[in-house]
Amino acid sequence: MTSTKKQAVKLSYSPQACSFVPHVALCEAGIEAELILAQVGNMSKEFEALNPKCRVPVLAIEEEVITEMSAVLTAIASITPEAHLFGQNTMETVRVYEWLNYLSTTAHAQSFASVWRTERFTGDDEAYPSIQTRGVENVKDVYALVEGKLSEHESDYAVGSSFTVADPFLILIYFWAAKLNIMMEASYPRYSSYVGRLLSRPSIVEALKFNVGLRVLSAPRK
Ligand SMILES: N[C@@H](CCC(=O)N[C@@H](CS)C(=O)NCC(=O)O)C(=O)O
Repeated sequence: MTSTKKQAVKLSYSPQACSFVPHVALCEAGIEAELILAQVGNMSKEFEALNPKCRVPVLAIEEEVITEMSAVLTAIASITPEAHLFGQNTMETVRVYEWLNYLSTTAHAQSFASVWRTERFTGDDEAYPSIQTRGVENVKDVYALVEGKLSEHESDYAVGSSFTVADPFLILIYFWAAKLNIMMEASYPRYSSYVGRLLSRPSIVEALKFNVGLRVLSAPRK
């Protein structure tokens, strides 16, 4: 991409949604973006026209409208390559995409969505409880996998030894545990301490101002 920091950048977001991740990335990259509220559950006709998939995040760079998490994050990172948001070398970039794809698909679109958007998985209301129960189990499997991967990796970050866009995505799904009343510290201590250390990072603090309601049930130890 040939974008520069001077181009008009707009992020459509919804509080507590996955748009938190590109918001953090924009802050990390030092890109001034206009934030446009596209409330999940009450999206405007204008937003539906912008993204007929009716999902946030949507990033607009001048006339380019970009959807889908990995694409949005790639676009942000390409504006400010010096921020190394996809890692410091090719293998780290590969690992960042490995996290993003897992978190977007297995974690978000399959596990969380089956609990929160059960109507997308069945037309049978009576099947909801069993799908949601399995969904919560799947979410816990995701947390267990994250716990294991982070435990194998002696770093304050998920990939390499610097902050990448994998980090805010992992923090986001940690916050989502509170919505499901999953107590994280006892079961996932490594994941909890990782999140605890990153919570005071300025980009996270800034993005949280637009995401009231994202929280942890108890402050994780650092
Ligand atoms: N495949 C999309 C999915 C994004 C997505 O599901 N976003 C949620 C918010 S976390 C959304 O906009 N949901 C609107 C709805 O379910 O009506 C991506 O990875 O960007």
